[in-house]
Amino acid sequence: MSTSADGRIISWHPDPSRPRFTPPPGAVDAHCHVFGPMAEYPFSPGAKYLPGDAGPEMLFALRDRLGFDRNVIVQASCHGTDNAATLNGIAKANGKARGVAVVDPAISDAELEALHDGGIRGVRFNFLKRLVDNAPKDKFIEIARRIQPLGWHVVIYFEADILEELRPFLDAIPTLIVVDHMGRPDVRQGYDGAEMKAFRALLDSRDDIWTKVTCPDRLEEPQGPPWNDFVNAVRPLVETYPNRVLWGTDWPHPNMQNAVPDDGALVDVIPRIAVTADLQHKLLVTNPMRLYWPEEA
Ligand code: 0GY
Repeated sequence: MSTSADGRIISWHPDPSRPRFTPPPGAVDAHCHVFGPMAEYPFSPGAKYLPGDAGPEMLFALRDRLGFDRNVIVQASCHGTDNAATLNGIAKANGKARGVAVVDPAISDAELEALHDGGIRGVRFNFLKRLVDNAPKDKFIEIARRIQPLGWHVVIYFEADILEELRPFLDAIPTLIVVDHMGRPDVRQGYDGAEMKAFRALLDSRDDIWTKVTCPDRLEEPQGPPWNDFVNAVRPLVETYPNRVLWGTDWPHPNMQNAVPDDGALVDVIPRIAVTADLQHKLLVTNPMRLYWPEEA
């Protein structure tokens, strides 16, 4: 990690390598963010970290460098419930990006529809105490009910230690659910470790719970590649739930405090967790297209 002249966190690699793996045509980076630019899209007063500017042009340059075709821009906590920076990223992508918003429970139906028109297809509920002050479950359920008619899904970010406590809440969500980074299990325990087992039990409880098989860099922080523990724990998950997994870079890697990952190296994890062309196509094309561009899927 480094900082900009004004002290903001620079959490992305300055010169990512070109991956050896070539994603299939139409591949979607289904978990990434934009930050600002701050002069046009200020950060939330409640932001828990202050990142450098990482706007849409930088994201699209990375997309092209890595060999991807589309992005799903997920509203990052530093922008609070003002989705303008995310909507700007989608608007600038010429149809090649869609997004996931974070909304205030008081949002009107007209505002939800405007988000839909701007390319939003899901809402994110964040339970990480280091990122948000409040995670009101009753209000989240209410939001989930209200977005259901729009055909959206819910994206949830939590850590493994609260999974059991969250189960009744998750059970009450009426829409499809996507879990960020598999609920952050301890991958060193392996596929049959307690935390992966608990997460697999969640996946087995409903066939409309999906997950992002993302962030070896976070789940094995602070080690760098080759992220063998991640690969060993996640490859069987992709093989068991091939129609319910998504992949993304997590660029610009919000608030990474230790080693900043090389996005090319992250892409090279894909063929190690999805070892056949069929699994890779599901992970990178079929599955994200079903959720974010269903009209084309
Ligand atoms: C991620 C992970 C993190 C941050 C955020 O919205 C955010 O600020 O999602 C994190 O700090 O673990 O998926 O981007």
